[in-house]
Amino acid sequence: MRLDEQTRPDFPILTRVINGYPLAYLDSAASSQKPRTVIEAMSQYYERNHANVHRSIHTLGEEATELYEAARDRVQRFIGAASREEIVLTRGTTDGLNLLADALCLRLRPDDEVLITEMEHHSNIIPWQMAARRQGFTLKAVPITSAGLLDLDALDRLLTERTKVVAFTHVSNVLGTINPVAEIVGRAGRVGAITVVDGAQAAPHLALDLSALNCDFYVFSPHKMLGPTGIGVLYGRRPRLAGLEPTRGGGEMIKEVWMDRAQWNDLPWRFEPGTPPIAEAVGLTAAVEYLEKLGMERVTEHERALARQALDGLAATPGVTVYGPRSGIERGAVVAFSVAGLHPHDVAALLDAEGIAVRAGHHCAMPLMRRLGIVGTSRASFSVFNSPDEVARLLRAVAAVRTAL
Ligand code: 7TS
Repeated sequence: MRLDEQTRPDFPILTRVINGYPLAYLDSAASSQKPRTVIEAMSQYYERNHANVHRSIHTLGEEATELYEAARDRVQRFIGAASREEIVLTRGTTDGLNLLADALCLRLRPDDEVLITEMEHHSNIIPWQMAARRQGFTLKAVPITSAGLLDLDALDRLLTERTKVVAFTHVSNVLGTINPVAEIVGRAGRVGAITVVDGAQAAPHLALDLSALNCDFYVFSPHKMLGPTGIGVLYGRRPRLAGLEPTRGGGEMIKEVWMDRAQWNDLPWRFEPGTPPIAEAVGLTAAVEYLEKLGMERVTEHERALARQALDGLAATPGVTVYGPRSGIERGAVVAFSVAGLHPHDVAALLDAEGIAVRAGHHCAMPLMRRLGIVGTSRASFSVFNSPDEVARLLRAVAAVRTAL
């Protein structure tokens, strides 16, 4: 059975009818829909187990703590981290990147450099800009090639003894480019730079083995991988995480507090001040379980086939331009495109009129848009529940948009 035939009945929202058409949800890169197991795990938690974690010895307090900590174990196995101490639960990718930019840049000086890339989401640009303004270091960007790949020769030229951090996306949310993480980590390692990988568009779609990727830090958002909003994952290699100064204080991140000083808690809790997203952690466990049952290899294969169908179909449609790597190169589960003579928002509105949900705009990647010389694109993105029929609907609708001009 095809993956979408198996999964669709698990997603209650897919029965929605939009403007008289069955919903074709092609916007999972912004946020995916949720299977019933995730929704029910969270409401079960609130109905049966809720209390605050790590503090109360009463039964519910212990149950909630166990459920919260179980999410950490599940994520550790899912991404191939060496130990549970390496998994910090945050509020999302953006939150994790802000935490890292704050903590990693504390000791940077005006002579230092941080390297990002031209294909970053704003959440992997702005926190570094803010830190650069505070600390006075220089922020540089690795350019992309005309094929939509990172220019690795330019990376080598930009990497010097001054480079302290290299922060880059695993998969581009616009181009679909899959960057060679282990290769970039290897090159950054030669100058002793710390590596930060934005996995927001990779974790939902690719089997991850973080021990093999060898990066220092990796962040992602469960809401893009069938899980709830409001929770994030920050992986940090143990020695790196242990060397990081917490930049956010509060309850539960400490062991002992005096009026004038404090002793930090153990890893990973020293980076989790305050009441964490507990129900969301329960939902995260259910999402990971759901993906593991499907098998990430099967998930990748299914979404890749849909992206290929969309890419080939759109590229063959007169007046349509597609962005990102084309022939023979593995891509993520997004296809950005534009239709000559139409603003991306108009394309999205015309598609919505037929129940097809795509995102349009700059996709929080304005420097990339500027590099491509465009104001924005429309973008279809895929998940486990999308079908070849939905892609065919998208292709027919885009072709009709053209002829209606
Ligand atoms: N990094 C990448 C590569 C992303 O695609 C996104 C979200 C983020 C970071 C931020 O994730 P958040 O969960 O903290 O918001 N990307 C998109 C998108 O492409 N459309 O809407 C959100």
